Amino acid sequence: MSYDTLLYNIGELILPAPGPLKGEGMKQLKIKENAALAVKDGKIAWIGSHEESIQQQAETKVDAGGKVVSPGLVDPHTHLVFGGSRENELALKQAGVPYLEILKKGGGILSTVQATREESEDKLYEKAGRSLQRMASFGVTTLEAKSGYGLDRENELKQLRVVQRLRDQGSLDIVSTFLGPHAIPPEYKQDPDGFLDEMVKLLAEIRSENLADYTDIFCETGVFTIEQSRRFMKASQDLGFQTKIHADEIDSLGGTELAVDMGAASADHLVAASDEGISKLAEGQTVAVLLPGTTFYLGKNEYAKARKMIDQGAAVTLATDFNPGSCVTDNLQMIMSLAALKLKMTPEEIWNAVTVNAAHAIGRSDKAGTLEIGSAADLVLWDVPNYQYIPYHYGVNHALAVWKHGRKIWGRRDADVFSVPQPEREY
Ligand code: IZC
Ligand code: ZN
Repeated sequence: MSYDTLLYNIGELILPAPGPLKGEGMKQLKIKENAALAVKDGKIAWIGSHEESIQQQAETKVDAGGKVVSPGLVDPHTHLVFGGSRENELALKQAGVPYLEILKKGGGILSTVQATREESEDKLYEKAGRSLQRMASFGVTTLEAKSGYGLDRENELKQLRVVQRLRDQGSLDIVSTFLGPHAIPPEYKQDPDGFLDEMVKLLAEIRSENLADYTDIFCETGVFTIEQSRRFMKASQDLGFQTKIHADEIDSLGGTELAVDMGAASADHLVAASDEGISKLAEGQTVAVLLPGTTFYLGKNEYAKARKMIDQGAAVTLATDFNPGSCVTDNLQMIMSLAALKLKMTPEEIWNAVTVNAAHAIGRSDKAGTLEIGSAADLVLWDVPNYQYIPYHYGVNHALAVWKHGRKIWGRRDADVFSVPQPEREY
């Protein structure tokens, strides 16, 4: 048997167990040392020891140099497609103007809505494509992308079509989420329920055109209430959508409890989740998607209680929340560091969070997050000595090479500025 690609001389091969991993389960992480791995037809075809790899035939052989190989990372919460940018809000933030206050005055999400409405589908496609390229370079091979900057039929569908085109033409797997109820647009300022009716009406069309797998709603003070969120989630589920919710990000409204009660796939943010909400997560099926980059970027000191969630038995995952306002980074490795420093998660928990649990949160457990025989050959070769090193050394890109379905989609070229002899390898 000749394989397509053989990675040999792997110092540590990260092999997360199939998820979802809850509580104690998140604390275990299988590491195979001195390993090798072979790919055939886009799938993992063989895993063995470095010694055994000498007998294996392959078209392309890659010396991993004793470094670390993991499954491709999964980013389960991004606002990938948007027009414009909001660097002007930095000064407001520095002056202490709260995020929800900026939104109330028509800025924040609403300024991105205006910029997104003004942008053509093709321009949005190109811009989001560049973000995707960056994400891939950071080791992400599967992600979720939300709409929510259109807030009317035409522009929400435009955003969803961009996601569909990126999914069909690009090389990363993208799960699409309809976040129509992301803010109340100016034209409905006096009639939020009327706006929600419009978004509910759109669900059937999105479903019939297969433009989204999930729906989501921003449940927050001054945005949507618990009752409105319940109504939207119920309408979504009646049409066969799985649901997500931006819950208890700033104020503790009870979105976490609602998510579990409604059987949502995930509850996201949870910084202000109540003790009852956390207990419910531990008992229920809903995955907690934590977004420490957002807390960091909003300049807050209180982070989601990840320790309590995991120790009580919840399934926790991590995401960038990449968006132009509250978390302007597409680097999931940076989030891994924040998870260590601010959420006090262990390296094992962090790796499980960004692989199997992230895949589960977006319904891709069967396609991403693990490396077993027959799994998709979504792989990252990391320029690090061990798996604990990535959260530890923050703010840089440790990925050396990234493969999606066995095809190399990114490889690092070192800058030629320092005369250290480079090994004769091309990643
Ligand atoms: O554009 O500010 N929190 N939605 C809910 C966001 C942040 C995105 C934004
Ligand atoms: Zn978000």
